[in-house]
Amino acid sequence: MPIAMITGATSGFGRAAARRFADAGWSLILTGRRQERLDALEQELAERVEMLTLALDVRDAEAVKHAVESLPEAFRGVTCLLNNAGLALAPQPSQQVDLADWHTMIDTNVTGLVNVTHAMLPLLIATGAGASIINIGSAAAKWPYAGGHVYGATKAFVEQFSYNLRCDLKGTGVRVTDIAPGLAETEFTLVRTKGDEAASEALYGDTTPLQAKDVAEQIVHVATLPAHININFLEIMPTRQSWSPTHVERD
Ligand code: NDP
Ligand code: 8X3
Repeated sequence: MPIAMITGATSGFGRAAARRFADAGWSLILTGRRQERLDALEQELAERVEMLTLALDVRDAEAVKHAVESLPEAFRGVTCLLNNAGLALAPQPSQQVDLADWHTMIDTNVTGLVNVTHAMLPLLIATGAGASIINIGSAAAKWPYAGGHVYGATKAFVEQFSYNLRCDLKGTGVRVTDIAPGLAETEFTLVRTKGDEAASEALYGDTTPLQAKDVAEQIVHVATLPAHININFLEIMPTRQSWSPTHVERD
């Protein structure tokens, strides 16, 4: 059975992808920091598929390296690495944010993603044809907005890193895709606002955002394409989201 390793499997896209991969019969390595959420997923899915849960903070390079080196033999033949763990913080303008929030986004979305990728590359290259790295970027990488500051910039990193990685991996059979969702209802806004449920409900409430399972469907689609096809970039928005004109300041 193919194996998917998912970072940030405890919520949102990562959890929906775990369920969708399980529906497709894949074995799973599920990671995230919240042990109780990992336990709940184990309860839900372990009867149907082979799975392993690892409590892991992607920011901790040593812990990531150790976790990957310690994978049992049966879980080393990873077919898909889903680099999904990530977050936005500080929706305020740059001049009002805490520097610590910028650092947390960079440490998680950039450093965490490269920590996991670096540790996993030998396993994915050993799997070869049909293996894939799916990085979760964001529409915020391309479309600037007030309050997007470092978050959008981390996702621009994810996009360019995905393309550059793909260049290095030529000849190995390992594919690389950046999936860039737009507005999607998960715990993302609760995290961004540090627990403001009203803000989260207001953002998603009177429109039709993507749901986590919509993105999971695309993730599994990309991971199960024939080995000779590489989707480089896939941006997904709700039908009810599009672009705004630039802002012009007037007297
Ligand atoms: P959620 O908040 O629902 O899920 C985020 C996941 O990331 C959780 O499982 C969380 O697990 C994990 N995570 C966060 N920090 C760490 C860390 N340091 N180490 C390990 N895991 C971590 O949000 P989404 O599902 O929406 O977010 C998933 C990805 O999608 C993120 O990269 C986000 O930037 C991106 N995205 C989201 C969009 C949206 O509108 N929702 C749109 C575009 C992209 P735990 O807390 O247990 O560690
Ligand atoms: C999240 C998408 O546009 O809400 O990555 O920042 S957006």
